[in-house]
Amino acid sequence: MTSRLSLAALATLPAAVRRPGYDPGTIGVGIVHLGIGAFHRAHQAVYADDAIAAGAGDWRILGVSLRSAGVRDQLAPQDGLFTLVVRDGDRTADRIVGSVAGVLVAPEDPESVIAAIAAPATRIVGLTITEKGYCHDPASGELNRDHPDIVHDLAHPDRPRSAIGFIVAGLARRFAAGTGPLTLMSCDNLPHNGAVLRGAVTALAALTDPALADWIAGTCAFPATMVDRIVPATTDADIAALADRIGADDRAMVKAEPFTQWVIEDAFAAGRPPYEAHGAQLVGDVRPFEFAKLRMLNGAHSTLAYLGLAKGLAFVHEAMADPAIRATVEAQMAEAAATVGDVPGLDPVAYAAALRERFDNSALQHRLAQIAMDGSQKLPQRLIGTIVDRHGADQPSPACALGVAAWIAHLSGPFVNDPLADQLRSAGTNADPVAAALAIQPVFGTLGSEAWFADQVRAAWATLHP
Ligand code: NAI
Ligand code: CS2
Repeated sequence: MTSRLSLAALATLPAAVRRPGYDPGTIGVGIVHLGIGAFHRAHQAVYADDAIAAGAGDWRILGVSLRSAGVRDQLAPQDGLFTLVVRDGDRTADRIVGSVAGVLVAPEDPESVIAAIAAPATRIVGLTITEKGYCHDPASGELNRDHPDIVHDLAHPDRPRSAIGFIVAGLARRFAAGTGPLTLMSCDNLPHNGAVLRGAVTALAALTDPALADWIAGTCAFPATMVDRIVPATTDADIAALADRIGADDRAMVKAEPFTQWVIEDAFAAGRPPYEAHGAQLVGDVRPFEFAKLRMLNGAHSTLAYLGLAKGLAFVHEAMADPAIRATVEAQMAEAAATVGDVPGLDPVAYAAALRERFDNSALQHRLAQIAMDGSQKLPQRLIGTIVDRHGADQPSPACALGVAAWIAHLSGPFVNDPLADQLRSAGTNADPVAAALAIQPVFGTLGSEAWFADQVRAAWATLHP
């Protein structure tokens, strides 16, 4: 039986395992992160680890889970340590990350989360809460005031459920105490993620305290970010293989590809780590970068997922090995590339080729089912936006339309994992699934009533159902 990873166990690990370049116990917390999932641990927490090792100071992270105790129970016995396992073909590299100081579980103790956000030492609140965590309308980006969590938080502001509710409660305490503003940094795959977060937070605050909403809008920062690293969900087999390799049991490990990219709008209200010294890009305008990534990488991912699952495939690399699916993905990337405009330092053709090479990395074992989830929250920015923009240039988008049609076909199957699942399943089993799906306003807005749009989706649907 191997012992749990811990500070004491660091000395026993093989020399090849990279350790934190500092003593975690000597570094204070400066960041509260909502949504301490796999991606945060494989991406932002690694940049913070690098910055702290280079002497940046008190920038450790206090994680928060708004849903369950799982990650807290994984990390608490490990002094917050976890392994980042980077896989590329037959190569594996193991790195112990020390930047996470601990995890709060909001349903167990909501007050502790509000207090953490309100603490004077807290300067950044980060988020990776999935696209559905923003309680917004995906088609418009606006806060959904009828969202059950928002309705709850308005009635119980001292024990919120939503990330938005916790942020407003923490900022209200800072406002009342004169503790000063924060930076709220979304790291989710949403277009204009900073603006979406700012809109949701100020809209909720304004419903109860307009002065608070004005203070937030006037003093807090909501930088946009583009985040990129393929981080598949960890499996028990991954944990067992790591234990065999390093001689320690790490239940909180994460696995990822070598590639990582972080483009951040340089707009912070209370300081930040020197992310740019460790590979991040601090820019004035994130939009070109996010459009390219969301439309070319994520649009292709969603197309792969629905076409691949329909063929009984399980992993991204398997779908990429299917000639017909690969050809569709190449066409989808080309359609998207035509809409992203000039992206500093990016050649669309080379970028598309690099994306396909990343998708071919079979060592990741990236499940199509993970990508397929929450499609109602993903399709607007990944496929629909490209179709609309290309229509404006009198260009059809058959490959993107095929991705939309494949999603609609997916809705009739047994694996619809989505916050709108009931509505989607009803559409998927309708006598006319295309018409029923296109009528779903949170996804398509008014596009469903546009003949040019419906015609493209129907033409794609016909190729799936000859
Ligand atoms: P994960 O499943 O490991 O973690 C998801 C986190 O979101 C958990 O902490 C969960 O409690 C929280 N969450 C889920 N629904 C929520 C809700 N309604 N309200 C508040 N919190 C909620 O997933 P992972 O891999 O960490 O991905 C999270 C997000 O990170 C993605 O949705 C995406 O926006 C972004 N991302 C993920 C990448 C990846 O390859 N995994 C890469 C780039 C971005
Ligand atoms: C994936 C993304 O699960 C999904 O929807 O498309 O998490 C993808 O792995 C990342 O955006 C890559 O940066």
